[in-house]
Amino acid sequence: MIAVLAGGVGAARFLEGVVQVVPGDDVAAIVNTGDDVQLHGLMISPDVDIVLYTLAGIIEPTQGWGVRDDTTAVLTMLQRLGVDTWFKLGDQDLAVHILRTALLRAGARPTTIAAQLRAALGCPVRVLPMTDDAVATHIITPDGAIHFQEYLVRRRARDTVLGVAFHGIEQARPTAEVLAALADAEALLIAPSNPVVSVGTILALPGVRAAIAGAGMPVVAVSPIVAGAPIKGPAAPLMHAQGFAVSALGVAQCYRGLIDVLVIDDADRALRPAIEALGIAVVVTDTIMRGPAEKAALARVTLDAARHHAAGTHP
Ligand code: FO1
Repeated sequence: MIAVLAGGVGAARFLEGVVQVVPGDDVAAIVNTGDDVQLHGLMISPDVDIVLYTLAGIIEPTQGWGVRDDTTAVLTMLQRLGVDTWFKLGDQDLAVHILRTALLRAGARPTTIAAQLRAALGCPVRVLPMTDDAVATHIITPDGAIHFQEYLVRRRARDTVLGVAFHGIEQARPTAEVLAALADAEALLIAPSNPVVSVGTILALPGVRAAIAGAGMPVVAVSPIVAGAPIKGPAAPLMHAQGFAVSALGVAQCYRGLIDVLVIDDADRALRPAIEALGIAVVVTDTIMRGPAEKAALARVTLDAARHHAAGTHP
């Protein structure tokens, strides 16, 4: 079994490659829920949904979130009714949030709801929310702390970032399913997701780092930063605020002590010695996932790195 720590769009695309190389049932995606947000009385879990929709083949491909060819009749009416509709929710996407909210109100766990959605939508990998407890990522700005979605979507990541806070993280616990996946995994892959607010949230859950260390499997991360810039999203100001360089070396610094191997892009080849000096092995490859072939190739290289590391045959 392969476990993958996952955020949203980058992770979903990486997982599309993984399922070309490993049977989907052998893959457990452990997904960040710190981005979850409540709007219009509905519980929205963007990263879980992005992974589900992408692997089920119904994602809107350009933006990387929402359902392909979705309509916006509900949002248009909400707007007419005077509701602030800064977060774009399509009609089919809303159906998922309505079901999730109803099931939560009836007492279901986010983990079982994700499993139900996975089965209904036809997602090949197991999708495990990192926790069933409420965790909310807040971005600390000069105007105060704001929810991550407010920072990213409503305010378009324009605020100065002073820091990051994961509300509720001390009381939250990884689920039994997450701990079992980590214990059983022959390799742990860290998808090319934001190391601060996607993977960082999962790692901040009490017990996760200890579970990874205790399992002793090879841990291989793929850098989401290529040539000094993230492929997508607001990683740069968030990494900078946490004192990390915005580079593949900064990603290595984020994951120091946790990962065995970092997969970096050809463009960052020159950073290899500095990363190796942190005690992290380096694999250099093309990490830009343009299409299915590149996604599969990146997954293969990452899994091979894990196998080589476990066998002590790292090239
Ligand atoms: N991102 C945006 O930039 N604008 C949106 O209006 C927006 C709506 C949205 C609706 C459902 C969903 O699952 C995701 C959505 N996202 C939107 C993406 C999302 O907020 C972020 O990309 C992730 O939270 C980052 O991992």
